[in-house]
Amino acid sequence: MSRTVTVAAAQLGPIQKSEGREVAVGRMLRLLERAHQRGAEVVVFPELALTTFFPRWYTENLDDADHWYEQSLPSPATQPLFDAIRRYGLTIYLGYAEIAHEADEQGVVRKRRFNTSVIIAPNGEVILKYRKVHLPGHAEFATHRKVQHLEKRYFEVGNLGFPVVRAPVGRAGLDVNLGMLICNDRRWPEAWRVLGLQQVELVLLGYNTPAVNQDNRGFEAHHLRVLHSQLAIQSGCYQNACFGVAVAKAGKEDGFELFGHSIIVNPQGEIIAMATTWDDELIVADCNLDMCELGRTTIFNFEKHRRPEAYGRIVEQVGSSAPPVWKPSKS
Ligand code: CDV
Repeated sequence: MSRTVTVAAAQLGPIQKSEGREVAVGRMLRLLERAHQRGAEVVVFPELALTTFFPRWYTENLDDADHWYEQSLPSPATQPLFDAIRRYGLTIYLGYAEIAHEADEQGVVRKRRFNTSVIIAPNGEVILKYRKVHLPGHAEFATHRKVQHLEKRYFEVGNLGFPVVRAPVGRAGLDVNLGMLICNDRRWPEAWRVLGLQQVELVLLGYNTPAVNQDNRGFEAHHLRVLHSQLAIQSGCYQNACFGVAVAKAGKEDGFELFGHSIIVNPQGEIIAMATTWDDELIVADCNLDMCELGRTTIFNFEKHRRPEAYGRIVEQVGSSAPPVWKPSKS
């Protein structure tokens, strides 16, 4: 019997700054109902799914920004999501801004902020938690930018690594090796490989990606924004022999565009479903997890072919360094 799991990417259209959690949750409930009707067992929502993409707004004192974060899950505002997944027997990926009161690296318990995602079982238990490692943007107000991207101000670097767990999903309870990434992580092959080394079968990831490069350091054609996103996800899936479900928050939030193009990708790196709007949209695909075997046992058989002794720079070095200069010995 094939190990097939039906997954849904629940893309969200824009959430405006003025809109509260009840607006987002109401729309997510409708997507969950449709996912259930279409036979999905796993539903993936975007990064920071419960609010607007608030890191575009500068706040001097972070304590004034607590309303963007979740202090607990479920909360009165998010309880309806938990009720729905229990009713429908769904496993979900939820991206949100997290406040945790926990010890830092020095052992000091303090208020900490992370860009977080969780996989939640139908009974409401958190199966796995991940905190975004690759935070893009900047920590201070950037005068050269039309739009701020203050993730480095609002969040600490995730401290949970890239965990993978085998867990039963949906009502049928098929065991699946599950892992997560958040937005910018998808562009880093190192992150995918750490998941691949744990035999991940299904990578769940949410994103909020501006349709325009806001760094103003040179022109980047709009279509390349989507190309680069898909290139990264397709190669991540292919090189690690896994499925990927990549889900956007899309459309114009307070005048600023985020692109959609949510996709589901198979271990051959092929897109098997893609969203075509920049609004709330559900795409569904059957993922036969046995497909992960081919890559894992042949071209990407890590045990046989990896050469970690040649990869030292990957972990020893952060920035790139210039190569030695070759000069001809005779002129
Ligand atoms: N939310 C993100 O991580 N966005 C980045 C943008 C800033 C490039 C991304 O990689 O999509």
